Amino acid sequence: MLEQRISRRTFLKGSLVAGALATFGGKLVPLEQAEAAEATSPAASQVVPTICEMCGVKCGILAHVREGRVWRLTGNPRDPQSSGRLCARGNAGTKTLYDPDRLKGPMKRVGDGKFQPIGWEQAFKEIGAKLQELKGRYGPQTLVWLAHPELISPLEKHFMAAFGSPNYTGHGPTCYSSRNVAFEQMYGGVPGVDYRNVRYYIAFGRNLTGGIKNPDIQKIVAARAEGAHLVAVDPRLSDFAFFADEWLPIRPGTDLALVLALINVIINENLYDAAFVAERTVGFAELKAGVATYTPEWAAKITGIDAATITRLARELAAAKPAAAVDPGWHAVTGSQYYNSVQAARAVAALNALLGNLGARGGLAFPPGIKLGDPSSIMGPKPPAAAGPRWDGAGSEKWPLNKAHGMIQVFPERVKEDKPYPLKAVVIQHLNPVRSSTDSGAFIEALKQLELVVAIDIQMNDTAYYAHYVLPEATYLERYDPLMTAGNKVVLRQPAVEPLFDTRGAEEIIAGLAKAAGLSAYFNFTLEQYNDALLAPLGLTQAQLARVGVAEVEAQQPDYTKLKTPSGKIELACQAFVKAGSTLTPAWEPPLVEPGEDEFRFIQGHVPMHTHTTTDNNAYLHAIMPENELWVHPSRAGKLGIKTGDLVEVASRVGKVKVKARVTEGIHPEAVFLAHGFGCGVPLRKLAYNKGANDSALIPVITAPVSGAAAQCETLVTVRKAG
Ligand SMILES: Nc1nc2c(c(=O)[nH]1)N[C@H]1C(S)=C(S)[C@@H](COP(=O)(O)OP(=O)(O)OC[C@H]3O[C@@H](n4cnc5c(=O)[nH]c(N)nc54)[C@H](O)[C@@H]3O)O[C@H]1N2
Ligand SMILES: Nc1nc2c(c(=O)[nH]1)N[C@H]1C(S)=C(S)[C@@H](COP(=O)(O)OP(=O)(O)OC[C@H]3O[C@@H](n4cnc5c(=O)[nH]c(N)nc54)[C@H](O)[C@@H]3O)O[C@H]1N2
Ligand code: SF4
Ligand SMILES: [Mo]
Repeated sequence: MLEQRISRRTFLKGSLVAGALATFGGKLVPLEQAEAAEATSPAASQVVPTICEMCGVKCGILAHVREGRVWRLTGNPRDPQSSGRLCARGNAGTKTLYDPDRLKGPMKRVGDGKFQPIGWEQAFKEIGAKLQELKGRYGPQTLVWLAHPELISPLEKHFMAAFGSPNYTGHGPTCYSSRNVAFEQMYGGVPGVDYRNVRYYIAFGRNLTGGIKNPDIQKIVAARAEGAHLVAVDPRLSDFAFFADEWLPIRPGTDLALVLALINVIINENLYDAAFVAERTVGFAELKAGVATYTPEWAAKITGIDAATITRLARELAAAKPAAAVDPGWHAVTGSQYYNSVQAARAVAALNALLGNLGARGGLAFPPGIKLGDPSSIMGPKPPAAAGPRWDGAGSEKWPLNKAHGMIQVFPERVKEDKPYPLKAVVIQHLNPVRSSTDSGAFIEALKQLELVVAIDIQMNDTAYYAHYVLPEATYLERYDPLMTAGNKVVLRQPAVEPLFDTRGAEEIIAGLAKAAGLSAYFNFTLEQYNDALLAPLGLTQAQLARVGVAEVEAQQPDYTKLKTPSGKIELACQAFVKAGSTLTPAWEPPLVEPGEDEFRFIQGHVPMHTHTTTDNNAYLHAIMPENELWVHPSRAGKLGIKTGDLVEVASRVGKVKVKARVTEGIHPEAVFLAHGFGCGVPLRKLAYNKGANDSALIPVITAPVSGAAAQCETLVTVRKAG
């Protein structure tokens, strides 16, 4: 009943009310009744269906409100992502809403670490005047907008288009750019895994149960219960390595060799899906020739995984095809961590193609598409053509395959150089590049050099701390957002409670900035009008969707016979990479750095109980994990005289941090590991301040070829006991 299908007719007839959820007196009742009951009873509970924002996955949730307070968050059983269940961070959302240290109103910088309150209108007026002045002096391209792409991004991009700047830039190069570049070229898009039905699964550093995507975990857990075989390749005993059937502690940076050898075995032993390869791919002969020398014996020497194991994996993987998948990955090996990440992602893409798993049960799949409306008719005149090339060179001749992802890590260098044009102003929304990009020290120096830094956040983060103006957005439980789609459903974020403080929704903040910068004509619409325009072809409105939060709609299934590549097929040999200065088929490239005898490779990753640098001040999550520790192998720790709990100094060529050590066999001897998301440098965040160490302070600015990713694990460090 809850998963009832919604067509326009049934929706308007109100049949959804039967499935609309609210608890009153502990019983599920239609929303109308709960609203009516609340009007007569001050102690009434109300349940508001909305969307979690404790991480970017955006699971559908139910906010349980009593006497104007959200007292509990649960998964919305109608939602395709949460299916009624939340992760630790989703459950802890109330502590972000009620965090005593969160931003409570707009602030203006008056000195180092000193801010004073400023009214919204005054802040807009001052920022708008400065933006106009800088635009007049340097041109519109002097403004960069840095953001974590979110539901609000189309409106941020609209602001930048109206301003005339091409410089909207996301976090891709610190996360997924290499994977995306590889799959975009070879598959015409980035597929996911059918985790629920997979029978044999290999993850190259995809830490499924640590870098959590709630729906994926629920599915892989169910698949494993039914006998799926899971293999974790990771130099560290990660959360997923602990959960999987096999853990292969590979030498860091060498996964590419292992994937190439798997391809070699599957081709040489004729274990591939020949019909699929013939019909749905191009370039098989070139791939075959390209991997001829990548034997298991060759890969064993590079990776430290023995040849027999590599051969066995290849045979087992192929035997389970097409319900066999190698995870395209997310942030780690194939995403951004290594200089050879694009090659690794290309090899993973080719290996999957040999299994014939695209579109097959238990293989790789593209999500269905929902046709939303075009809101441009309410968004004002056509924006002017953007001035000049992008600030970071993305999409230029040197970076032809990185059109959309940008290169945020080169920001400090570009601000310093003033080439090809001066960068003088930045707006930073929902992003903390001082701790999430590389070389924190250099990023801070760049912020200090700018004439205008505006941060839009829910808390004073390490980047906002250097801003001239800090504009507080209402948290996800206090605001609407542009509509979202998930699978064949549309989902709405809506407020569970009124804003607790003097905060606003991002759409209001962006419109306020636009009006003050002389761009009123572009922002004469409300968010509700915008959402209604998106929903129009589906016969729905925001007000209707608000009652249920999630609605199932018509969706188009992907056509796997016509991929969005030049050939319409999977491009095993791909000319686009040759044009970008790389090889025709995936080929071995060593990682950029090799640790010397006294050095370690510095690797990082995410933990299940925190999201990046966002949740370190959340009281519940802080209680579970207050700080990070440096994982060191006993064979190395012994020589350095380091025991678990000792304070150690970790130094790279760009920074130094102090942190407690954890001596464990769960880490490759060549590497040390530090969980990302700690070492907050803002005293105003009392729980998080100075707890653990900031990994990004140690990472030099490196830009990987082809994708322009930030290659965070190409960092060498030394470790010694701190005095
Ligand atoms: N709880 C939680 N969940 C999250 C997030 C979060 O912050 N917290 N963030 C979300 C986001 S934005 C993302 S991108 C994903 C990230 O999810 P994942 O892509 O799974 O990435 P990481 O957490 O970065 O995990 C990196 C893993 O790579 C391993 N690794 C390092 N070097 C190598 C190597 O050379 N070879 C191999 N095989 N492995 C290596 C590390 O030990 C670590 O276990 O998680 C998402 N989900
Ligand atoms: N060294 C190292 N660096 C990494 C990683 C790593 O493992 N190691 N992981 C990388 C990965 S995978 C990613 S995706 C990036 C993520 O990097 P970022 O996108 O910068 O994410 P966070 O560090 O969590 O910072 C997000 C900011 O958004 C704010 N925020 C949260 N909710 C809201 C909201 O509703 N509105 C507004 N306006 N702000 C909000 C938070 O308070 C926080 O300050 O980091 C990358 N950087
Ligand atoms: S995965 Fe967890 S934190 Fe992320 S949206 Fe879902 S419940 Fe929220
Ligand atoms: Mo990410």
